[in-house]
Formats: sequence, C-alpha cells, structure tokens
Amino acid sequence: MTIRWYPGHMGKAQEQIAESIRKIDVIIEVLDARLPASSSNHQLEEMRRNKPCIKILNKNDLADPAVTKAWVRNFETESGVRALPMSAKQHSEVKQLLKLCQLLAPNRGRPGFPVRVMVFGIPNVGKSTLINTLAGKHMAKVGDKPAITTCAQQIDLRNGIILSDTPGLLWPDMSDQIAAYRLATSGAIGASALDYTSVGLFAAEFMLHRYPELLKFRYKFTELPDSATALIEAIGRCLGCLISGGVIDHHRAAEAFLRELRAGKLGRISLEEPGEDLARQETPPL
Ligand SMILES: Nc1nc2c(ncn2[C@@H]2O[C@H](COP(=O)(O)OP(=O)(O)O)[C@@H](O)[C@H]2O)c(=O)[nH]1
Ligand SMILES: [Mg+2]
Repeated sequence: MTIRWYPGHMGKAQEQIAESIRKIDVIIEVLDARLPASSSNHQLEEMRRNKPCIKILNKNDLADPAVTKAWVRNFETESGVRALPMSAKQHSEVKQLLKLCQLLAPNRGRPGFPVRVMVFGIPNVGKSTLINTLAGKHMAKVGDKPAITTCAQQIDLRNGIILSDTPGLLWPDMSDQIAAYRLATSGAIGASALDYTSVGLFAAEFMLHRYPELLKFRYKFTELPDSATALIEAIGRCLGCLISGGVIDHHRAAEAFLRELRAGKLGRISLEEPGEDLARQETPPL
C-alpha cells in the first residue's frame, strides 16, 4: 500500500515559514528521536541557510539511547547545528536548551536585542508540548495549525530569549515510502492515511530484524515467529484479539501491536540509524 498524506494548507505554510525564519535568530527544529531523518523536513534545511539550528531529538524517553547518541554525533558535524536529545515534558531539560540558544546567537541576548527563537516541526513531534514547557504554562494549543506569523505572540522566556508562541508546522517528506512507513509506525501521520495491517506488518518485520529480544520478553515467546504475519498472529493471540471461533483478528492485532510499540511498552526503540539512507541510495548511472 502507498501511504499518501499532504494536507491542503501545507503549501501556503511554506511561504509563512520562510517569512518566519527571516525574523528569528535561532531555529528550534523538533524531531522524533526514534526517526530523526524521516521526521525532518528537507525544505527547512534549504530555507534556513546559515541560521543556527538546534535539533531537538524529542521523545527521547522512547528511543534507543545508543542510536540517539549516534544521531547527535551525526547532526553536530553540520555547521551551525547543535543536537539535543530531550523529553519535551521534562522541565529539567529546558535550561540546557536556553543555554544553547544563547550560545548560538552570541551577538544578541542583551537588553533591546533578545535572541528570537521559534519552534518548527512536523505534526505530533511535540512542538506544543515543548512550547508549553518552555513557557512554563499552557500557552500553545495542542493540535496542528500552520504558522500564522501575523497572529504569533512573543513569549518572554527571560534570560534574553523570546519565543514565538506559534510553532512552524512542517510536513514530512512522504515521497520516500520507507520514511512514510516509519512515520506511520511512530504515529506521526494521521490515522486516515494509514492501513493498520500493512503498517503493523512493516513494524513487525522491523522488530524481528532489529529488536528480537524485546519481542521475546514482552510477549513471552520461547521461539520467535518466523515471519511478520506469524508475529502479528502470535501477538494477536497473546493480546486476545480474536474474532468468534478463535480466529485472530489481524487488523485489531496490528493496531494493538502498534499502540504498544508507540507507548514504549516493548522498550526503547529507534526506527532508523544515521547512514542508512546512503545504503539505500541507488547506484548513480554511469
Ligand atoms: N513519550 C513522549 N511523548 C511526548 C513527548 N513530547 C510530546 N509527547 C506527546 O506527543 C503527542 C504530540 O504532542 P504535541 O505537543 O501536540 O505535538 P505537536 O503536534 O508537534 O504540537 C502528545 O500526545 C504528547 O503528549 C515526549 O518527550 N515523550
Ligand atoms: Mg501542536
């Protein structure tokens, strides 16, 4: 199945984002730590030019710590980029973020010249949660809307930093189907765009290959099922997803498996590692 997802308002948002970038000093791009490449937006990269950028690897509480470390190293080779793993709900991690903002804009942060920052990211990565945590109260609406810069309010974070209360909504690059399936697995793309059964099979295949021990532990398997379909069936049996007569309901089983995976019930997992894209690229024509 091909996953397609492109809300109509996204094109207009691009212009607004370019406009927003001109008015700020530091870009905060929120990524999902479990899939930092697939949850990023390549156009932001082009639009940012030389503007300093902090890549937040959010939902780090759900991601594989060793893989997150590799991503931080990978991002910090880019000029003007710093990477910071965090869980947006944790107030304790915010201080470090503020320090980085000051560090990346050394010419600002004094009276009359605040460091102007804005949060960007695709839906569901935790932009509103981060803004709320930074602001210290419930300012940003949880939900998605494009950046409407004219309506944006500035929140004074003190420390010489001001933050736009409206996040810049970006869109994921869905032309890469593996990225689309990873996004669907993580829950980042809307329910209407996905078919639980095929996303569940994708996730099952990935987990069998990458985290077999976590599967064994969670579902008390003595032996691992030998295919993605067999895994979904075994999980369906384990979680009681049955149609009458003891037949497994594959759709419900896939949905239940994805729900568990997204909630971190199997443990901390990362869906991609740096450098994988290179391995996937086609050989250039001679
Ligand atoms: N586990 C976990 N969940 C998070 C974290 N940050 C945000 N979330 C959850 O992710 C979902 C989307 O968050 P939201 O802030 O609305 O994302 P936005 O669409 O980017 O504004 C919500 O259910 C949040 O509670 C985090 O660091 N860890
Ligand atoms: Mg939001």
